Amino acid sequence: MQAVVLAAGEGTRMRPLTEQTPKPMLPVADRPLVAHTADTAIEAGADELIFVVGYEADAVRSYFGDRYGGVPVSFAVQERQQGTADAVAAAREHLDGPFAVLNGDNLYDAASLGALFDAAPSVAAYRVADPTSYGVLSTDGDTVTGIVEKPSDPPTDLANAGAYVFPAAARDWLDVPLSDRGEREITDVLGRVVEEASVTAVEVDRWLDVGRPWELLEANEWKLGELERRLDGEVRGDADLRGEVVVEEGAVVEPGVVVEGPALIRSGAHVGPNAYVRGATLLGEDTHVGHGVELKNTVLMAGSNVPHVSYVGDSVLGRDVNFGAGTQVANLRHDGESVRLTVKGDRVSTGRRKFGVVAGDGAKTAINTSLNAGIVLSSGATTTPGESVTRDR
Ligand code: TTP
Repeated sequence: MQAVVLAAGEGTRMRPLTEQTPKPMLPVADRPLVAHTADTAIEAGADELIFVVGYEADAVRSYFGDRYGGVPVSFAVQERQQGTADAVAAAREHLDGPFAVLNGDNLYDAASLGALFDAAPSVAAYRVADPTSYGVLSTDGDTVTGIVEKPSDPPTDLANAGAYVFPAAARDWLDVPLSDRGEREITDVLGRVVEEASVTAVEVDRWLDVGRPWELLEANEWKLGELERRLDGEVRGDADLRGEVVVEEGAVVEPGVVVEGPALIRSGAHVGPNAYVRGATLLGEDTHVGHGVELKNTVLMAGSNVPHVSYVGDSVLGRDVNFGAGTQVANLRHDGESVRLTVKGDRVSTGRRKFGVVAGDGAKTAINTSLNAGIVLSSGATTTPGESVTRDR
């Protein structure tokens, strides 16, 4: 079956991390986010991938090329991001039978996606405690009878989990009218498919929609949690690597370092001496974590440095970030409330008791900077020596 993977979005809720990298290409363990989606689709039975690209399209194109995971790959360009149905319409000329549609920023377990593909036409459903903030499926047995957005009185507890298998005829049903928010929505296509065919709701065991920075951390927690211990790099002296730790070839771990998995230390990374890295942590390519640094549950993207006596917990640091000596990150509020973060100008709850900071590409802290929980440093932001940062910058 052909799988259309939507990867044209701007990822505005993920800023500043998406200022130069499209959201689907942000790192999750050892590969970009969308590669996990693609891998799962192939494992579930997709025999062709069609990526819809737009924002920073070249990054997606060059990663996947014309073959990936043993299946042919093609690309369709969506010039303006006018919605998910509009994105699928951009791929129309590539479609020649029943087809799956997957969001390039959603993760599923492979068995569930396989069940979805087998039940075609079908839609993925995820059981949630409070459906009021989701698109919610109404059903008759396993058959979908409709979908309603963010209902105050939800018909079921089955959230639309953003993965569909449509019949070939749906190729002609993609030109839906603009919604109230001015987009052409795939859920309106689903509405038409439900009218014309018997669509099965397939409950998925695991689903993560990666839209905001803490969800990128959660995606890494998920995929790093699947690592199997492998030490291909150079582990020197008494470095103590506990549990599921991967040190890639070309990475160096110096004496006195303790790593508690799951942790992935990518090629070119240099850790220690005398650092403490706790999982789930990703040290991207060419990162440096130096003496006296404690790092916990953190994503450090390629080229970033935390070289001297610092603590960084539950945080996401973009590419080429540098934290000066003595930089300390708070990741817990004393009032016990969930940490809040700015997303598109609004302070919103991460739903996490522990969350540290987000640093855009190239951000630099000066020595002895203290960063409050929930701070966002924009790309290239700097701090002054000894500064206590309590507002985004
Ligand atoms: P969203 O997460 O709704 O959009 P986005 O990725 O641009 O993020 P944000 O809202 O933070 O700006 O989109 C769901 C999926 O569909 C995602 O994989 C991107 C993709 N998409 C397109 O390919 N084209 C589009 O026009 C839209 C709106 C989304």
